[in-house]
Order: sequence, then structure tokens, then C-alpha cells
Amino acid sequence: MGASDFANLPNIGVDIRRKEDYRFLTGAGQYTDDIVLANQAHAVFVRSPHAHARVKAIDIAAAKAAPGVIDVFVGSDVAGDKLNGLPCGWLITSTNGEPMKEPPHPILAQGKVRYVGDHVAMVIAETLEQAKDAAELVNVDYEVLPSVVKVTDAASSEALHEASPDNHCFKWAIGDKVAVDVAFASAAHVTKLDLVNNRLVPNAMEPRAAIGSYQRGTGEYTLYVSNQNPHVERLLMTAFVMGLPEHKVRVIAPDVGGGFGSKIYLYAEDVCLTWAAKKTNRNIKWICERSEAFLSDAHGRDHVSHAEMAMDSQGKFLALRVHTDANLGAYLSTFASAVPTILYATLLAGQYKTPQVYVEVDAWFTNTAPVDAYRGAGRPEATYLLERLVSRCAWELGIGQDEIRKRNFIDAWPYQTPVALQYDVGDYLGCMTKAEKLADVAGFAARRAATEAKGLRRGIGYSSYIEACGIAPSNIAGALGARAGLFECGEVRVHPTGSVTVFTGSHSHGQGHETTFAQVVAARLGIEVDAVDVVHGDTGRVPFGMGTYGSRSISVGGAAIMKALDKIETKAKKIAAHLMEASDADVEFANGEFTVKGTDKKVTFGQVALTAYVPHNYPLDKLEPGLNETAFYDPTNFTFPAGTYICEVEVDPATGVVRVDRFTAVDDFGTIINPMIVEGQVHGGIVQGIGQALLENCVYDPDTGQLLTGSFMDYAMPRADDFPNFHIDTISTPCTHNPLGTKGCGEAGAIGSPPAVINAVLDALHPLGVTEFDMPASPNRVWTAIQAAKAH
Ligand code: MCN
Repeated sequence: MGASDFANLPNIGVDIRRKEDYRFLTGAGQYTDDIVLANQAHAVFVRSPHAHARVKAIDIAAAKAAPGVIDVFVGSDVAGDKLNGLPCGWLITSTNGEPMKEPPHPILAQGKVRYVGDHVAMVIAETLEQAKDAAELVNVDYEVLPSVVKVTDAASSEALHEASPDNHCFKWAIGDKVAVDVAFASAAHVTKLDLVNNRLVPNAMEPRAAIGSYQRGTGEYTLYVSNQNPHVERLLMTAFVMGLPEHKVRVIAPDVGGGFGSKIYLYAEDVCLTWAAKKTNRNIKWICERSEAFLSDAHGRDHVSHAEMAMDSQGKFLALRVHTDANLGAYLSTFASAVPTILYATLLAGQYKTPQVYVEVDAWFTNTAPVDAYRGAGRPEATYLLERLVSRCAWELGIGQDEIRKRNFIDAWPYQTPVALQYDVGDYLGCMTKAEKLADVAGFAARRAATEAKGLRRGIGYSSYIEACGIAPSNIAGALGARAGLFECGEVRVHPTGSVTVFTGSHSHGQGHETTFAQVVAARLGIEVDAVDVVHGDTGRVPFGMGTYGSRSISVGGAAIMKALDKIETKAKKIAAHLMEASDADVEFANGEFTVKGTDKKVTFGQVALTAYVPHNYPLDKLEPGLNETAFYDPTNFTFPAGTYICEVEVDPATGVVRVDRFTAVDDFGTIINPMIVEGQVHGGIVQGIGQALLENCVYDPDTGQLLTGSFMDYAMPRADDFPNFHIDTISTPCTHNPLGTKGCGEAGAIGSPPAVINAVLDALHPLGVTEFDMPASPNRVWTAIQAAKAH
């Protein structure tokens, strides 16, 4: 079935309320902490209080003797059992001739700790309270070493790892440097920008959680874990760390309360719990506390960049040159090396016909929590840099933020960018035109006058983003130096009564897959949405899976299900042909009915399903009983959602307070399965993006390496009353290469919104002389920038 036929099926493009919400809203969900196993004990991790220190000795005698303690484990125990460190799942080929440095990442400290929160010991006791009390008794003798937290200081600081004396991990470049230099030499105008992309803490509603379990009789392990990709977790844990055959480990990710990327990694705690379950013959639960999450979840962003745009006299882009220093934190997290490279640098062409782009990335180790993918993963960093630079080009040339974009928009597809990606389809001008109307840009001047009459300032900011979703076609990932590409798997099991269970390798942790995937299946088979159940998150039930991140689930996981449905349809037609005594080639299927061309013969999908399991005069030589198919789908390209966001802010120069007054988003997600769910995804993303722009900032003390923003008292999360109602709409240019025509929507809001907000703040502050600004636009920073401009 082609994508355009699919888009016209009933149940596609329909607002169906989320099937899973009944369970969530009535307290019937089952999160990891809701699972209570017999023989369950509790674990607490002793974490480093220092950013960088040598571990001279660990005394666990008192802890071991404390009431209720079952055992205490340290680095020498895991080393003794020959457990390896955590692997980095994505190897980047350095472009400076030196291989990427992949220093050991031990699951419990071996001789050194490298960030505040690094794992030193695991205490297991009968109760959580006993484990906590005993953890206090673990006595560690540290020799404190100098630490570094800023990426720009990494090169000149004490080495974290023997393998990297200068703290450098890799250099990676993309684009034609010589051609870019030539273009700059002939440019009529060059706009330059230095900017920082602030570090963020993910803060999913449910903190990480895990239970390790071991069945002595069968030698099988089970890990219950709040995770976004249980099969990948199992693969990394068995093949790289524990050296176990994969089938001996079952990973179950039950209901998961958000992840935003932070739960796609193999964390030390997960391995420790699984390993210790066998050592102690106990089921061991660990629930991360919020303060631990601040310290030990993988953080996001943290780039320092310099960017330059070369233009001709008409403001047409000739070349873009970017250098970025990326902070990786103390160790390479699972996908850390992919984020500032293939997910960032390849997106820097944006929506523009810039003929030449050259991007160079240096990645560094520092004494901070590991940094990895956080909603958008590289693409918010790219969009923030490019869209800030583009608005600055407009201001320097004295033209509108809309005009500079319109002069440079790509207007013909497919479009080959100079940084590897080929965009299949889009309508960037169409998005902007619709956004400008919805935002009532024509009324901005009047609103600005009204704001100024109140003694405040008003600004408008544009951002036209593009992102690459549907991660990651193996042909492109491989060509860019990645270890592997990422497909998805789907199994469709039709039961005798015609109801269906779908087993998907995607994982829903807030995205509503149990509804939208059911919509896809119901639409194809012409059955009720309620007749379809979706199972995910269990390596024991789902054949295989790559999980959910990079807004890949509907376009890759959904496409795998479509492939399985193609096979179901082919087989079901044979069964229908048998029932109607017709030839297979004459059977047609639509709206849940099989018909024979040119006759009035018909049988329903339900009759066919029953016949598959209750065969009667069945041609067993030609047909197997059953109606159950599995398919794997490896996309041929990314999907490229794009849109224009327009933000209006009011700034009070007396206090520095910024208020978002209007926010408009027009996105192109291709075919949409469920507009209500998509709108919810866009809302959530915008809120996170505005959170980064105005409030959130993860700060380490530069002298001690202590996390200064380690709680919600000093790390400001956005709240509902920080926002106006958003104006949201879509256009649709269906993706040309997946069978649904969909493009991902799960990260767009977080990618497109930060530059729209900061461009609006700058637009408001230009008359006061403020031209530079780094996120977040907190009252203190805004007020200070205004005072500094005044002093000039
Ligand atoms: N959808 C649709 N039509 C489209 C595109 C998507 O109806 N054209 C639907 C999908 O069927 C799915 C939802 O929208 O129900 C999101 O789909 P998709 O864009 O494929 O993204 P994923 O399901 O792969 O989700 C991942 C994405 C990412 S990368 C982050 S980070 C993120 C996000 O989703 N984390 C979230 N949204 C989140 N939402 C919640 N509540 N919690 C998180 O942790």
C-alpha cells in the first residue's frame, strides 16, 4: 500500500484518546517501583563527593557489619569477576588521524573517581533505610586532584584518563574546508557569532529505577528497568560487560514515566544490580532519588561554538564555517560520540541553500556527569547556532528576520546538502507563510507600541528548524563512521477471533504508541482500534528492537509493522481465496473485507482469521495454519520534519524579567496518525525548549567541580504558568520513502523553540544596545546585560 492510500484510510489523521491513559490516570500503571518481588532487597550506591580524586583505600568493614546488610561491593569485586566497563556504542572515526579515545568506564570506581556522583560502592540490605544507614559507614580515603568542568579549559587541565593526557577524545569534521575558505575570501559580508549551548539535566518525571533478579534453577537473569530500549540495553550488557549469552538475560522496561533520551543508555547501576542478584541470590531493587538523578543521569547539550556566515551583497548565503567544543563529561556515555557529530554537524545546513558548509568538532573529557542525547540530541544545538546566526545576519544587513530566511530557503527537493544529508521533501516557505499568518506578524508593530507604552520592551524572534528523525538508516550511519545502523522490528499476531496483538521494538514512555500503533493496524485491517493491543518493552515477548529516541518510532517502528501487515494481507488473501474458491490473484482487500474481483463474493477479516486457526478442508500443502508475521525495517533515509516558530516576548528592563507573550509553531510532520497526540508532543517539546531558553541551566563550581544546581531549588524547571497558550498548526509534505508518509514529531518543539525565544529577547533589547546573549535569559542575566550595555 502506498503512503497516499494509507493517509486516506479511516482512523488515520483522527484524534483518538490515548488508550493507555485510563491506566495512567487511575493509578493502574506499573512502573518499576510498583513491582515487588519475593526475596527482595534494596541497594544504595555510595557516590564520590569529589570531582576528581584518587581512591587510596575503601573500608567497608563497618558497613558490612551494620544491621540488615546483605553485602557491600566495590570496584575490586567487579574486577575480580571480570566485568568489563561500560561500552560506548558509537565509534567515531577521528578526522585528525588519531583514533577516538575510549577510556575505561568502570561500573564501580577502579582507583579513581572522575565526577561528583561517580559510583564507588554498592550496599545491599534488607530495607532501604538499612542500606542508606550502612552506606554512611563506607569509609573512602580520597586524594583529591585538580578538576575541570568547563570544556574550554579541558586541554590545559589535569588528565582524567591515562588514555587521554590532554583530555581530548576526538576531532571530527565534515564539509569542504578549502571551498569554504575560498567562499569567505570573496564574501561581501561576514557575520560572526560566539555562543554557548547551556548544559541541561533531563529530569524525567519518573527517576531511573531497576530491579536485578536471578533464577538459580535456570541460570536466567531478569532486569526490570526504567529504560527506553530494553533490547539494546541487554545487548550492551551481555556482549560488552558481563560476557553472558544474550538469551540468559531478559530485560523488561514496564511503564516508564518519561525519558527524553536519558534512559537509552546502559548505566552502571543496571549492571551492578543484575550481577549482584546472582552473587547474593536476592532480587535487588534500586530507585534513584531526585538528587542522585541530578548527579548521575546523563546530561544534555554543553557546547561552546564559534560560527561565521559568508554572504553576497544581497544577503545570499555563500558558506558557513563552524567550530564547536563539545563537553562529553567524565566518561563516554553510550551514544555520546554520535551527538555532537552525525546528529549535530550534519544538520547545520538547516533549511538553506548554503552551497558550502564546514564544521569541525573537538570533543573533550571534563570532571562532570557524562553528557549524551537529551530531547533533540545534537539537533537543538545545531538549530540554536544556525538560527541565532541567521537572525544576526538579518540584523547586520538591516533586513527582516523573515526576509533573510526567504532569500535563502531551499525550494526544490530532493536537496543534497554539503554535509551528507539529502532532504527528500519539504515546503519551508509554506511553513513560514502559515506561521506568520497564525502569529499575526502584521499586528506586531501595534503590539510593540502598546508594550512600550507600559514602559516595557517587546521583541519578535524567528526560528526555521529542520531535523533528521527516524534514526538511523544503516547505509547513512555506516557511511558517517558509526558502528551500526538502526532498524526496527514489528510482529503482528492475529488471533482466531480477529483481534490483534502487535509486538514492537519501539518503546512508549509517554508518546502514546499503544494508541497510534493500534490506529495504524486497525486502519490497515479494517478493524476497531480497541481490537488491537500493543506490547513493547520486554525482550522476552518482543522478537527484537532498537527502542525509542530520535523520533523514530512511527516512521521506523510503524513502518516495520506495515511490512508485517503486508505479509499478513498476502497470506490472508490466500485464505480468503480458499474460502471463496477463487484464485489468489482475484482477491481484493479493503475496509476489513475480502472480495473477488467482478463478483459479489466476500468474506470478512474475522472469518479469515478464524479459518487460519480452525482450518477446514485446508490446502495444507500450500498454506500453513496461523496468521502471525514478523518484519524488520531499515529505513533508506532519515525523515526531515521542519517548521517555522515565531515567538514574541515582553521584557521588563527594570527587573530583567522575560515573559513569553505569544508562541506560534507550524510544523511539517508529513502524514499525521493522531493530531491530538502530535499536538501534545509539540506542546511538551516547546515547553522544554523554552525551559532551556529562559530557565534551565546546569552549573558546576569551576573550582571544586561540585554541582551547584543539584535540586529543583536551584535548577529551574518550567511550569504551566510560565507560558501563554501556544498557536500550533501543521502543513504536510509526506515523507517519500516510508510506507506511512510520516515524519517524527517527538523532538521538534525542543529543537525549534530556543532560538525563537532568544532572537525575540535580542530583538527586544537591541534598542538598549544589547547584541550578545547566552541562554538562559534569566532576569539576572537580562538585567546585567542591559546594565553592561548602558555602561558602554
Ligand atoms: N505521530 C503521529 N504522526 C506523525 C508523527 C508521530 O501520530 N506524523 C505520533 C506517533 O505515533 C507517536 C508520537 O506521535 O505516538 C511520537 O512519535 P515520534 O515522533 O515517532 O517519536 P517517538 O515515538 O519515537 O518518541 C521519541 C521522542 C523523543 S526522541 C523524545 S526525547 C521524547 C519524545 O518523543 N521523549 C518523551 N516525547 C516524549 N514524550 C513524553 N511524554 N515523554 C518522553 O520521555
